[in-house]
Amino acid sequence: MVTVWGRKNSVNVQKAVWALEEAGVPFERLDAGGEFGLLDTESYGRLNPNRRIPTLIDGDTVVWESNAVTRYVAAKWSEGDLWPSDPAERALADMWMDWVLTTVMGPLIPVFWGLVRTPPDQRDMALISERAIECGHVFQILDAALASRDYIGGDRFTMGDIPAGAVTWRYLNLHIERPELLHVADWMDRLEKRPAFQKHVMLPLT
Ligand SMILES: N[C@@H](CCC(=O)N[C@@H](CS)C(=O)NCC(=O)O)C(=O)O
Repeated sequence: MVTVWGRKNSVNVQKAVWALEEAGVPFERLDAGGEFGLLDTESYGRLNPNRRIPTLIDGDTVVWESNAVTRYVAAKWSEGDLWPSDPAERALADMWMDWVLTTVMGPLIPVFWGLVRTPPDQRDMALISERAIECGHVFQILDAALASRDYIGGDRFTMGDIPAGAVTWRYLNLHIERPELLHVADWMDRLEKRPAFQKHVMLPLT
């Protein structure tokens, strides 16, 4: 049985369990991180020296970094489906997976943490507003890309939709001003029809 360590309200854990569910892999998710702690234990540090979630365990294989986990799941259990066999199609998925980590998370984390995990009287509203504007610019890049295709990697759902889909759902559910993102909204409508997305990503923001 595959195990995923990490609390269910972590966007990075959501990517891992969404990918597993899409690939039809039975798994158990064990709470860790946040209120559940455990990350500073010796045994967790041996699994994941970064002491972050998620960590996936598949027999003797341990995988951390959520996008690496998503790729592992896709490559092992969903060749030709979540994992595009065509290198060009796979590169398209890969680019947007890396884009989430390099371009989205920087501005999105302070907005999410500021508005969701910080008491109102301790919020730095100037920083939140500034980063929310930056998020708007970043998601306009995705919107432009989705103008010419239904999914991140082309005309079908692949692993490329998983990291971007998880963070975009979060962004769209924050109480902030956003630019018009018509193509992102259409893509999100498609994702919201997927049972695995409903189950693992469409959760209250906490
Ligand atoms: N780049 C890493 C980031 C992992 C990360 O920062 N995870 C957060 C949760 S989203 C975490 O471990 N936070 C500490 C905690 O939950 O206690 C990945 O994509 O897996």
